[in-house]
Amino acid sequence: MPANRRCIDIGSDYNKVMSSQNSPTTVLEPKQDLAKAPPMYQVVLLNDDYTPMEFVVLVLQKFFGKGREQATQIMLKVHREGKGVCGVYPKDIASTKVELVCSFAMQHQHPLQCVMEET
Ligand code: TYC
Repeated sequence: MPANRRCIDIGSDYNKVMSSQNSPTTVLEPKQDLAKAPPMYQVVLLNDDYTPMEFVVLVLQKFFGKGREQATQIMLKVHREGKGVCGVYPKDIASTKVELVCSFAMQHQHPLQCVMEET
């Protein structure tokens, strides 16, 4: 908004009254929208035939803060269904987790795949 057109929101009733009277004096502009929540991303592990189950459980504990029980449940879901969600994060955090998991898997010579998907 230009600096010489200050906008004071004094309520929708006043807006309606003034527009119906066709007043030339005051321009009432709509309030700016409230900021939207940032888009969120699921970090997803994919199944493969070679990565040891124990390694996947370790990944879920180390990078996603899961306890051993929950990590085992998620690993088994991935093993049976082909993929599973490790966590949901803003874009930059999800991207960092994907990179950390992929590089950890490569260091250990496992083909484990980790990807992100917008929710
Ligand atoms: N399918 C693997 C096996 O039988 C285990 C596994 C689970 C691999 C989850 C990857 O994201 C994965 N050893």
